[in-house]
Amino acid sequence: MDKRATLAGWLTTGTTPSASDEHFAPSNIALCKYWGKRDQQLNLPVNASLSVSLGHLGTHTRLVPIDYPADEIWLNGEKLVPSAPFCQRISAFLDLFRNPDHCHFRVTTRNSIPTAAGLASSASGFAALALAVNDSFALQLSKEQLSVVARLGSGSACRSIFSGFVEWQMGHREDGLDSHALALQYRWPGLCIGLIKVDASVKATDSRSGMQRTVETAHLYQSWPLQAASDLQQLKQAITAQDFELLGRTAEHNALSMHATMLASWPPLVYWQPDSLKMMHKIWKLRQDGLPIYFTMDAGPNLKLLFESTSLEEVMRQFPDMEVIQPFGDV
Ligand code: 2P0
Repeated sequence: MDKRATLAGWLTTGTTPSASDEHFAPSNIALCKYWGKRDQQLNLPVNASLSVSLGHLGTHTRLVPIDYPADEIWLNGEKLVPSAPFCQRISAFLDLFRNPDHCHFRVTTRNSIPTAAGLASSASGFAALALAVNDSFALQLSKEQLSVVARLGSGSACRSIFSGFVEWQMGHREDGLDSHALALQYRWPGLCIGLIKVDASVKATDSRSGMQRTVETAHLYQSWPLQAASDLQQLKQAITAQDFELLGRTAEHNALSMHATMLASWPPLVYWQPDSLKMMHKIWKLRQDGLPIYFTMDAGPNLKLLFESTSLEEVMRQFPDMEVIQPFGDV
């Protein structure tokens, strides 16, 4: 189904867009991963996922209508060339709401994600853009509807509409209108995430094509939806009971299971670097010695440590270069 057709009931024809306020959406880290699509056009997932949003770290975006023949896109204070893939994705997203022959925008977007973080910005980027579009076109969409809209830009962006713990319900409808995120009403003030950068260079295979290759070539992928469903339930139980050990081990197991499906793809998908594996061994050893610390990883070589603030001092001593985020520190 066509993206624009799925939104038809929510759009008002003939609205002249106005300048939006600056809108913010947080970055998010999945504890149960989104890996594989049942519809590539609409970014509809094979499995439900669960993430934690990163407080004030994310993307700020503003839209201003301009009288030019093309969009003008500024990222972190620099004007980008329109042929850049980043610009083309943003313009294609704006095309869902406008008549591209008559209406263009200056898009000003900046990321407050630390440069050393090794975090993707497409999730917070498309979520902030969805909020700005809603404002500019006076659509008055609910948060759940905004989550559907953000998903059309990038799957994981649907989770960045919300703060705190967030579940992306996979939905079953063909038009995807029931595939959106929801906030879980639990906080975990002592939860910490440590960002360990192993390698910041651009990865050879982006996650969009990586997940597609896995779905198409890895027989092992057949077991993924079952594992993800079970992990999601365990994580919800861990969050409800504030059971850190259950949270940590389920998240780590989920991430390693996702990487197992990547390894089983052809050509093989190996996002790890030698230092990624070194870090894993260090974490397993520290855990064996009694430090309650776990990790998760996405489609890249960097690790995200999970621990509680009671262990902060010791974890910092072990990983002095780590950047620490407390997702519930300011929400
Ligand atoms: C996640 N990832 O749940 C998983 C874990 C990567 C590994 O969501 O094609 O950039 O735009 O829907 O959202 C990255 O995938 O992919 C992602 P598209 P997206 O965080």
